[in-house]
Amino acid sequence: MENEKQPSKTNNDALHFPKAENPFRLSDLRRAPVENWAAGIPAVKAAFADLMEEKTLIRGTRALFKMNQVDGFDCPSCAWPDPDDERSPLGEYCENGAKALAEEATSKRVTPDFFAEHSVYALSKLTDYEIGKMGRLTDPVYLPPGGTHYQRISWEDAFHKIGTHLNALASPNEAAFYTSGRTSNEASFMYQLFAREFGTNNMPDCSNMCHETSGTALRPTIGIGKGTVKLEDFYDTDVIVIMGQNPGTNAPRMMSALERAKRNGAQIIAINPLPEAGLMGFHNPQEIRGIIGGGVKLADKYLPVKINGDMALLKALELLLLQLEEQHPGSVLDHRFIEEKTTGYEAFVEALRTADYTLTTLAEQCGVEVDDLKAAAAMLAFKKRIIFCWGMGLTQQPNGVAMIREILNILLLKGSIGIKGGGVCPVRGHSNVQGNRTMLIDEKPTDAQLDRLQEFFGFNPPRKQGYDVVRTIKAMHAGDIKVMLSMGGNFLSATPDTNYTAAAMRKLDLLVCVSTKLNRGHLIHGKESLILPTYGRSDKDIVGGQLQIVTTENSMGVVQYSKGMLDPVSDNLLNETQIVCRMAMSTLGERSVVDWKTYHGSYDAVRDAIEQCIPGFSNFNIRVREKGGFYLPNAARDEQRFAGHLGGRAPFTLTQLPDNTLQEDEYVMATTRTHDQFNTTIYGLDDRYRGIKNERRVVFMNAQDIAKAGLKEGDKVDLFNYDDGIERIAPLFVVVSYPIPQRCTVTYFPETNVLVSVNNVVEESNMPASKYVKIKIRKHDARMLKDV
Ligand SMILES: Nc1nc2c(c(=O)[nH]1)N[C@H]1C(S)=C(S)[C@@H](COP(=O)(O)OP(=O)(O)OC[C@H]3O[C@@H](n4cnc5c(=O)[nH]c(N)nc54)[C@H](O)[C@@H]3O)O[C@H]1N2
Ligand SMILES: Nc1nc2c(c(=O)[nH]1)N[C@H]1C(S)=C(S)[C@@H](COP(=O)(O)OP(=O)(O)OC[C@H]3O[C@@H](n4cnc5c(=O)[nH]c(N)nc54)[C@H](O)[C@@H]3O)O[C@H]1N2
Ligand SMILES: [Mo]
Repeated sequence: MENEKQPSKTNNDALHFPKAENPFRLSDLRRAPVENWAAGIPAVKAAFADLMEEKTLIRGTRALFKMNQVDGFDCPSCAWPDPDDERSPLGEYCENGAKALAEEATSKRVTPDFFAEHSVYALSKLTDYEIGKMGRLTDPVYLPPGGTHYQRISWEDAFHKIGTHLNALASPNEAAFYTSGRTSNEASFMYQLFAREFGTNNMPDCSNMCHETSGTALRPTIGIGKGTVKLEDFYDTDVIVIMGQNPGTNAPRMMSALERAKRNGAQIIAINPLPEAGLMGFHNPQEIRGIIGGGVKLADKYLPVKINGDMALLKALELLLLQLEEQHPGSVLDHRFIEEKTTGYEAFVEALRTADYTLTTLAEQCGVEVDDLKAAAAMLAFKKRIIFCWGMGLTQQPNGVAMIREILNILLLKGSIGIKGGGVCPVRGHSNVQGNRTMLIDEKPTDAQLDRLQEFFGFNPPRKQGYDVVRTIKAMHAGDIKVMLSMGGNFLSATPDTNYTAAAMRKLDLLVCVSTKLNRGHLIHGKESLILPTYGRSDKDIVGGQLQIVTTENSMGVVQYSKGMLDPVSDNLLNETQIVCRMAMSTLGERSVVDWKTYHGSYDAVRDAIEQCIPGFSNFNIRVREKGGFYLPNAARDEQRFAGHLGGRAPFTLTQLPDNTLQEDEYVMATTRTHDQFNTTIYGLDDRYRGIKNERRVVFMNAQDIAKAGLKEGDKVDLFNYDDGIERIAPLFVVVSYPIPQRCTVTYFPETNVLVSVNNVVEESNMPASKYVKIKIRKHDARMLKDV
């Protein structure tokens, strides 16, 4: 590590700004064939390799068998549900769950001595991968004004500083309370309570970058911002459409559900610019037949859509379904459902019939052959049990909200929502991101939600809408937010426009991060900064001598408990709920009407309060301890009761085709994840299924585009974006030739977040549109590397 041997505090670090970006160095790319099967033996091997490397094999493997078991802990990776009935005796985990566990269960430690040795500036010169490998945070640390090194601080003093800073603000709205999606229901509920009793709804969260678009699209149409299917619907369905999602990497346990669906006769349509391995085929490593061969082919139809071509594709499917209905009256559309459960059908059909596009122009815009569109439409036409799944490929598009409503239009035509084996399935990201929202981590709460808090706790919660992620960045930049608390996550690296965001964060008076591991977000600090170490999901959480449970909600609305089993890396950690309660006590003191002390000592008491304030949690403490937990109510799924303002009907929505024209030398870039990362946590440098080894600074391009641009595979290039009339540069990437539609490119985040303008957002949901970034690509120029 650079600067490792330098004595502390003598290296003129104060003169340097810590680096907000990963160092611009390449690590020697190797190519392997692109895979078209996910999992199997390599996945099992990879899972154990990670545990070995983290020196956690013994603690780790034991833990693996407890992960996602009925009396175990909830995997800290994705939000895919556990089977309600049988769970695999091999452990309900996947390769990437094992990596997430290895990352959390590592016995390496980041101690106050470590911080004394390494300045913030020196740490910032490491890659995210290197920073992550340093280990678990063991003690609270503090960076004083003008300081170059974090230093040990007592919990007492840390809470005191937080209270003093918050109370010195001119208005509570000068503070922001960020949340990432791993935080338990209990900690989330107390955290929002603290923010609201303090007086603000400034609660940006990772949903603002993830599925905000889904919630925004679904709430006014089906009356609930969540999905409408259960896991068992996958076992009993006819067609599953997977759009803009890479399940093999990001929700690997979804693969077992897809496998079972296929064995039960379902067909799969995959819509993605990349032929992802996890969409094509699957060898189940949890079953012997999967390990030794005999996997299942997944996609029956793969549609290689252009980036942001999905709207054209969906409209083409609708045209075709209407045509088929004319040929086979009554057997394609569900007229009874349309009549009884929807509104706006005539206007919708009229708009399609009179539109100035045709099947041919739509096919051109989406990049998929007419015949393939016809084949996909034929697969849907005479089937009713249809599930649409989607991920970031749709939600992070500028018109993502409209596209999801277009998906609903199709399901409404077919009467395929709120039925067994049919409905919508936004596949959530973080393991408890859905629960965070249920617990009111939301910058725009409804009056009804706030009324319940007011009634139970007796204070007046603020009614003014707060800032989401993008608005928080801008407010920080304008100096309007002065203190930011971060419950998990990595705000700096997860958000767009890295250098703009870094400038914003440097203006903060105080940044407080509650974290398990060190990340770059701790290094781009405010005038003062605190890092408060906490337990991960797999750690034993002992309060009052008793091993505790916490609860989470998965992608399908099941609330379950999770019980850690590993001895914590340090005895100076506090759990998130206790941290929140102590921040609240030291900030609000005598003026609080909430009994923080009781909640500090008892998760059961927190759950009793949740039961009183949030519908669906009756008998919470009892029901959550029952096998498999319980489902939250979902009127769209259970009763076909949709939008309340339309008397329970669901409206058809009229949408527009986007304008996808590009300048001569422009490309569209989608930023995605590799198989070796969890968001900003980088497990390794490979992206195995896509045949990439040992490099993250790559740009996937179409072979013809490469030739046309006068480039060749392996060339070094620089990437540019010019939104808002500003030049943004991401230097030094390697060109990779890949089966991707022309003018479309893919890179990995967070390295290319520097290219995403903070103003490039999704309409209505205000999420960063990180899958639709216009870029230019030029041969690498060494001058781009000058150290700024
Ligand atoms: N191992 C692992 N698991 C994870 C995560 C992780 O980082 N690592 N992250 C978690 C989180 S927070 C989330 S939100 C989920 C994310 O999981 P995904 O939703 O799968 O997210 P991405 O990897 O960003 O990739 C989305 C897919 O969209 C495709 N795509 C890009 N542009 C378009 C487009 O215009 N149209 C269509 N149809 N497709 C497009 C890409 O090719 C890619 O396959 O995973 C969760 N699980
Ligand atoms: N360009 C681009 N940007 C994106 C995306 C994209 O596809 N493209 N995806 C977006 C999406 S979908 C999301 S969800 C966001 C993710 O944004 P975040 O949720 O903010 O980021 P993570 O990388 O998941 O956060 C990792 C950090 O969380 C901390 N941590 C881990 N476990 C725990 C825990 O149990 N408790 C606490 N307190 N801390 C913990 C660790 O310190 C770790 O370093 O990124 C978004 N950014
Ligand atoms: Mo996410």
